[in-house]
Amino acid sequence: MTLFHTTLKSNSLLRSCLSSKHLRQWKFFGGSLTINSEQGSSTIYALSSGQGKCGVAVVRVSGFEALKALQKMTNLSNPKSKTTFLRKIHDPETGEIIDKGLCLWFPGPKSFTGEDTVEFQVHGGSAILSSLMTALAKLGFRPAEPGEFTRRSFYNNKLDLTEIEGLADLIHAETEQQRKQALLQASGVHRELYENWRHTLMKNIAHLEAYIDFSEEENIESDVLVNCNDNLRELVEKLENYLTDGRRGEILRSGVKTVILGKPNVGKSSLLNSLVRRDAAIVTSVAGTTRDIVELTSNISGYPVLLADTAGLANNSKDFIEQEGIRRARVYAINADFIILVVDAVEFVKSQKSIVNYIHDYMKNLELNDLINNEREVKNYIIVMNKLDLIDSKMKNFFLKTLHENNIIGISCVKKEGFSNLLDAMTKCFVKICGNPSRENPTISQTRHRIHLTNCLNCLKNYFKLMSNDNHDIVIATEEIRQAMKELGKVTGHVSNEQILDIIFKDFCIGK
Ligand SMILES: Nc1nc2c(ncn2[C@@H]2O[C@H](COP(=O)(O)OP(=O)(O)O)[C@@H](O)[C@H]2O)c(=O)[nH]1
Ligand SMILES: [Mg+2]
Repeated sequence: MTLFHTTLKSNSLLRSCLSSKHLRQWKFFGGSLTINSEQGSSTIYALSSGQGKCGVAVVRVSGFEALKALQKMTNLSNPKSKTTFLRKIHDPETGEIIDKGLCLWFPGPKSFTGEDTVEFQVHGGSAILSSLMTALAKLGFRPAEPGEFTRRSFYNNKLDLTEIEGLADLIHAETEQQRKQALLQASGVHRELYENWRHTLMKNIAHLEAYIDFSEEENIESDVLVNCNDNLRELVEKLENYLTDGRRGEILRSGVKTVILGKPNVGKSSLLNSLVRRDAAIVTSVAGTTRDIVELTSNISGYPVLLADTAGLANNSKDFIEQEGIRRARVYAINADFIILVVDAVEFVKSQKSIVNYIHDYMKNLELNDLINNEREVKNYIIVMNKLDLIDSKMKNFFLKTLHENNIIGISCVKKEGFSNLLDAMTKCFVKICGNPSRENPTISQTRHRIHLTNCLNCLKNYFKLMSNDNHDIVIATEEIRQAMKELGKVTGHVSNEQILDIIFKDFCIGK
């Protein structure tokens, strides 16, 4: 180690290593947090299940003295790890029985927090919980601060930031697909991917540093630089593909922003009410009834959907309030992920146009073409023809066939017809918009990740830009890779330069 340090020419790595030798720094959200020996020194406890009366409540205790809780409150002196015990739980000072319940023992580091952990599963009454907490305080333990168990698991490297975010999403997941995506993230799929990429960067920085320091002494293979550049180019490609994902994971996490658009009186509000199965929006035969946007959440085939009913897009409206409603509908639609365009079957029949011409003119009239298909994106949309119940029953089959051939879904909000076709069509679009979360294809679920990953990609591109210059300085260019690695570290929550040194020793055996 000493020999290596004394021969190191570019001392940037040495400096960064020395500065991190006595101090572990974890950087995240652009700020930095220093772990010192004080952290994790106290044993903490908290109610981990929900508040209020319930059959069973779970109280978790974590810290180096956690075992004391079992010893002093259940007389279990040497419990077997990861085992459940049915015991009488008593006050450590008075010996009074608090409740009879299950006690679980997880010695660190194989616990959620990485510390010794005890869990009490007792009856969920307020008096029981209050006595139990008082008893734990008598042992010198303190109540946990919000999120402190998770924070400890982060400090103890049990969970990285992506897993912590996944865990929070899992708890808040309201639909099946959100649950699937959050579970993947919480179980470390993103951590694995980002750590893998970070490791690639780390390894290549190490090799580049060695190349910078030792290439003249010829004790380093000549193709090091070529190999590094190949690896980094491959990573650029992977990052570019990964970032061009149509924001699938983020949309799934926050809900598919869906807007119902169409002329006044075609049945937009009726459709919203049918989809959410309640009278949320006012329905009348008066055109211009809906003005404000009515936004509701719904779960459609496991996908979270933010459904918005809007004012009818009348281009001849003289009413100032209606005009404002139309303006808001357009602004909302610009930012929406998905459009349901509603047309009126009676109006279509009256027009005596072919279906293709009718839809073409309808969209042109409402100035929807640019909104759906513009330079920035091609929006997903479906066309729904409402009021099928008003179509002459003799014509109906022919009518439905024509709609089907043109990918238009026929419905009747009054008769509740056609809704299974409509839900199928919507689900197909949601699968396209949100993807199907899987271990093989994890998607970015948070804007925070996207920002750091984009920064990481830009740094790598800067590296190649600097290297393409005839008079390039490889030391300066390598700083870009180091910065790229830091950006990845911000996603997972940590940066450590010592690991780079480890790779230099392992791969090159310099100074042996
Ligand atoms: N016959 C029939 N009338 C409908 C249907 N859907 C909506 N309506 C009627 O059409 C009128 C306008 O409906 P509404 O939902 O307020 O339309 P919006 O202006 O597009 O929101 C109301 O009188 C509804 O009762 C349908 O499927 N069949
Ligand atoms: Mg309406």
